Amino acid sequence: SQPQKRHGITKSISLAGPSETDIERNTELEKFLIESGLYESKEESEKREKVLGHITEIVKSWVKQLTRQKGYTDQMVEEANAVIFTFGSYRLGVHGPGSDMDTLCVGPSYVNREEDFFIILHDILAEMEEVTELQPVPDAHVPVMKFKFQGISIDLLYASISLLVVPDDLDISHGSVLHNIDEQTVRSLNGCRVADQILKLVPNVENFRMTLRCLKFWAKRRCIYSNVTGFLGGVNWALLVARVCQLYPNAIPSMLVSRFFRVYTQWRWPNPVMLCSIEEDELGFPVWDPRKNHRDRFHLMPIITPAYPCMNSSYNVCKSTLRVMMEQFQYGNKICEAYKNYLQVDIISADAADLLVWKGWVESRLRQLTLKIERDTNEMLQCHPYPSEYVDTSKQFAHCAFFMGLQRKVGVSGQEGQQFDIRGTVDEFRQEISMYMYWKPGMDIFVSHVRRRQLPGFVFPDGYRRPRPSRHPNHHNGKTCEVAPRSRSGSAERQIKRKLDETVDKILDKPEKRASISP
Ligand code: 3AT
Ligand code: MN
Ligand code: MN
Repeated sequence: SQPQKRHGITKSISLAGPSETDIERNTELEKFLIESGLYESKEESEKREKVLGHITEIVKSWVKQLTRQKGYTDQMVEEANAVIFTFGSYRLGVHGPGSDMDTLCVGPSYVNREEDFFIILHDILAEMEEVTELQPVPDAHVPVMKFKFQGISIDLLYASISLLVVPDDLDISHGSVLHNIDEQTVRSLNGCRVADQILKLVPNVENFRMTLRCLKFWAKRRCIYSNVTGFLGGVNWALLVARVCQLYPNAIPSMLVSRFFRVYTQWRWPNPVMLCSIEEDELGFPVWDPRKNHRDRFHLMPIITPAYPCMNSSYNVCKSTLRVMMEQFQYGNKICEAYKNYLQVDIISADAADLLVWKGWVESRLRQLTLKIERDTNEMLQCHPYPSEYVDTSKQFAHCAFFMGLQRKVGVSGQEGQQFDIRGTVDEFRQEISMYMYWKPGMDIFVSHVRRRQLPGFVFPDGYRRPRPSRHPNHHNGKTCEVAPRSRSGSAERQIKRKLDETVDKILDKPEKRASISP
């Protein structure tokens, strides 16, 4: 038997690497993320590094000054030191242009948080002209000093560890830093320890990063990115994505995004998501364990942090937010499984009462259309009819539509660029349809090819594109979808087509406008 390298607490689901299509999609995905403004410029990232340098200088001289004031020896003053670590999205390498920088200052045992950090360092910062919006939050679950340094948002935490001298190369992933410190300090150190672990536990850091960027962007747009409101925040999304990376160790981001939705639509919560097994109490700090702690049993969506002491990072999730997120995962999954190309069959009738029979007739012949298409393309083009339909009888004429996913037969090499002309097939189908015994003027069908992005919103109710508030009833002026009659023409025909276009415009929601719903 072949030994399989394990990533995380179980075997991986698949070791498959990318196909050529996956690689192409990955390039497109990356382009999309760049165009969406998710990456900062070189200048901006250099600025962040400079700011980090400044803050490091500030805390080092603060500790030195305190060492002197507290009466330590000259040698102690000489060796006095503090170090800055980063965590959060900046540390993970997934921060955007506007992200904050989460930083932790680790200082010696004799420099405390209550006075030295929140009063003395606070006053030093308050004096500096680079520092604005200084806001100490000493009573928080994780005490933090918030400010902007040269316009960049900083969250600065402080941890005093049980060493007299903090070495520059201090390794905080080692459990020994947790000796003789209080729980608040443990929590302050933990952001960094968690980030360290995540980066160690994923099989490929670059693939993890791009996938996480993509899913954070998606979650923000779907309005489910927020810890305080009971959804998920940066660290939670990072852990979910990291677990998917472990389950598909050779997959690239274009694959990982769809695997993400596949995994989490099937996940049976409250089974916990974990990147590694939970370490037993070595130092006696409370660890997430529903078998021991009664209150941990009520967690609905446990996403466990990978550094000792392991905690559930998503205790804020409640029944309703879990439901909303599950719905969003479902829609995400549906979209990822969606075809790129569709055939849209619009069925209209001038009289609403006639639509039902007319639709019934067309529907009964649709199977013929799929058969004809597969026959005429030597089964190289495959059809997937969707049984659901859309009906709209609220207009001057009645309208409904069916959709069929189209895909090239998979596993046939050398055919990638092949085009299919199915106009003849569609015409034949229309001929057949027009044989309807009870045909009346005003009954018609239109068959058109649409791309996935042109699909009307009703194909993915509530989830794919959100209906916008109806403040501006005329906001659908732009053309979004071509519903072209194939063979017949005539002025009555054109008129009805125009009306149909108007209807289609009304039910469509332009994808570019989706940007307007992002918070
Ligand atoms: P942004 O890009 O800033 O939105 P982020 O991952 O940096 O994403 P935050 O700045 O909100 O997120 O949080 C910074 C870190 O604080 C991430 C994590 O180490 C810690 N943290 C925040 N919320 C939690 C939580 N619920 N459980 C454990 N750690 C948390
Ligand atoms: Mn952050
Ligand atoms: Mn932050």
